[in-house]
Amino acid sequence: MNAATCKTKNVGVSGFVGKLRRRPESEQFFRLAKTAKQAMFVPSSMQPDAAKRTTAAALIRPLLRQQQTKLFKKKGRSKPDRVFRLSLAAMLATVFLSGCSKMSETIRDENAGMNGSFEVTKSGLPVNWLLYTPNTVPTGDFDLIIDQTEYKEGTQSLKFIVRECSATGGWHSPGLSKEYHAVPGETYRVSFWIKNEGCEYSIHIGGVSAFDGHHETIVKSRESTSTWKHFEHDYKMPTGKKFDRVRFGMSILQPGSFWIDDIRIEGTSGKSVIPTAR
Ligand SMILES: [Ca+2]
Repeated sequence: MNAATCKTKNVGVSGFVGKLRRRPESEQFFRLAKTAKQAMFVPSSMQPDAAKRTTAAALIRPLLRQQQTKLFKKKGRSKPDRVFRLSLAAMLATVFLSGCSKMSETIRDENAGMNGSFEVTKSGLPVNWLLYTPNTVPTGDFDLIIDQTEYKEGTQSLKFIVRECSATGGWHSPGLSKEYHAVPGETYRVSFWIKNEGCEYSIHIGGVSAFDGHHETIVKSRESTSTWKHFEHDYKMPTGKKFDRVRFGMSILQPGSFWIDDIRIEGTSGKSVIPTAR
């Protein structure tokens, strides 16, 4: 997404601010919004990619805190009034929800199941995965391709050719992830095949809920392998933490060429994982 589109969306945020009624009790918010609105245009012009959302938040948080302290100190108040707090919450929510860049790309196909072998693709991407692609990763230089010459299962694999990338992992780096419905207490066996030329990479699995999460590192390595290497790991879903999903994730942390194929996650008592809607 280009900068022009970002700027158009940020004008929407400005419109949101402008539509609020200017009541006496809202004056604090208007003064705050005026400053925060200016901050919004800094990242929109300089950060046209996914970094925009994070950068905007990073800029706005201390700005809001500073303005809030000034305003309440001046008024002799010890905590925000209700109008101010609601306005602030609405504004922050708008900032995040109006982010013009996606953090991942996903193409869903209900008939493709987990698609751990990357055999089902649409528009050049394997379906049913959250993919951190050149369109979504804020920094780096890489290609994500379907390789029909190097594969372990079926007729193709997922390949990353990475010339430059962040070592942060997650949506900051080339990679993928997916969450699956899972049963607490059940042990899930995750397996996959890797081929690597120069990359450092990490692969995790862990239980998650809407508010919490946990992960185990299955492998973190920069070992190059001229042939496909098989990995297998058993993960027991914690009990008592209200985790209802298991999350699989892979990140590439250093440049090189990397292939992955035939990812499987299966309950050892026969309970299969089912992709969640996310
Ligand atoms: Ca395959």
